[in-house]
Amino acid sequence: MARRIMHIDLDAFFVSVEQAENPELQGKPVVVGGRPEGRGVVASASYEARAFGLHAGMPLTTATRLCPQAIFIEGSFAKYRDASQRFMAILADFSPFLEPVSLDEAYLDVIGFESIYGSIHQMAAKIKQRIKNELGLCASVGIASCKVVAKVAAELSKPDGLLEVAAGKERSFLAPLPIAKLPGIGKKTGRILNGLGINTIGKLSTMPPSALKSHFGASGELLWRYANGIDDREVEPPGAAKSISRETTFGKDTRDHRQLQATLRYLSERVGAELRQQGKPARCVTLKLRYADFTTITRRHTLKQATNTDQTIFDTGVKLLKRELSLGKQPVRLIGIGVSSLVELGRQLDMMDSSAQRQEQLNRAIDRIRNKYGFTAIQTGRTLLLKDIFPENEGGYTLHTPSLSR
Ligand code: TTP
Ligand code: MG
Repeated sequence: MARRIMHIDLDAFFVSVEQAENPELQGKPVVVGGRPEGRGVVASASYEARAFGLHAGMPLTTATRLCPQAIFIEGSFAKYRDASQRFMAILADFSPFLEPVSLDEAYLDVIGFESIYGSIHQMAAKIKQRIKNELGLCASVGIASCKVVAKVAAELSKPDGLLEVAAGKERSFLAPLPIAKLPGIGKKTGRILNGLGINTIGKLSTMPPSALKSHFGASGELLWRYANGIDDREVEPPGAAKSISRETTFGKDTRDHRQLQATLRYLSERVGAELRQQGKPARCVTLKLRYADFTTITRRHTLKQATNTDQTIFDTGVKLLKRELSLGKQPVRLIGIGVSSLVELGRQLDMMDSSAQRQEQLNRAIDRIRNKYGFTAIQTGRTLLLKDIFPENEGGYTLHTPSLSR
């Protein structure tokens, strides 16, 4: 029997939370993403603001120029996290097979529960209604036999949409859409495909998979399968996170090594604390830099032995940073650090040498104090420099962009 999977995504999430709280904002061009004179980017734009060309990722200065009458809101990450938890709790009432993808997005495998509601369409309508009544938010829902088609359907139905693709109609549903609508096709892949004369998902689906493989490697074949509406990924309720990262944009682009390293140290400590909380060490460390002209690079290093200590994350990040800065590129606009390839602790522990174990104990002791007295209660020499750069708050420093780890 064909599977039935829902993809649910909230419309203009951050903005809609603000509008639900303050009805005066409804029906107006609203942007969440910091103050317009700041250097941040648009995180979320209301559909009224999108009519002026505003979109996520656009520098706020550009947004202000295109739509001077827009209302800019700095936003509060804690509020969105709270709304997200309530959103996921509603979904969990409908099926235990729930996979949150980001704060405002999830897959739900309904496997038979739809019969309670009459049909899957009615079930989706009920979900939308509860989200509206309880959170004051609009959700768009896509329904299909696999994840990728459900996601495209939800996206296409926005805002406040509900779109079901019948089993067997996956290919014909996708075929007329431009390739950019297919998950996994970013700007770069899109440009290459357009260069090859492939503009629609239908055209992509008729390419020989081997040709796509030679252009894009393993992901070429995956693209071909998605284009054909073939996707056997299951809806996976979460175990632990697969990766953890923190990043921030500077108030002013910088080449100052001390400032870059101090910020990297702070972000490494944040990542390390989260990693220890999850109870799993990680093997890969990734540095992310965005330069003044917005080009963004990531550099990854795989450790011989998994780690959960701030020092190792930081040391690895600094090595990658130094190598990158030695190339003498432009000033840095954004810096981030992340870890991935998390491993089960049981297998790892007895392999740790004693100095790594001491490091971990020390880190855990610091975590306990910080949980009680705040992040800045204990500072390493390096991060003290940040006092002059970022304002302090109870939880640590207020970075210029909320650290979204996803
Ligand atoms: P999205 O679901 O991509 O965007 P959205 O909910 O604002 O709008 P829609 O789904 O209707 O197209 O992202 C969810 C939230 O994640 C968004 O409200 C803000 C945050 N976000 C960022 O902070 N930065 C980003 O670049 C993006 C894309 C989203
Ligand atoms: Mg959304």
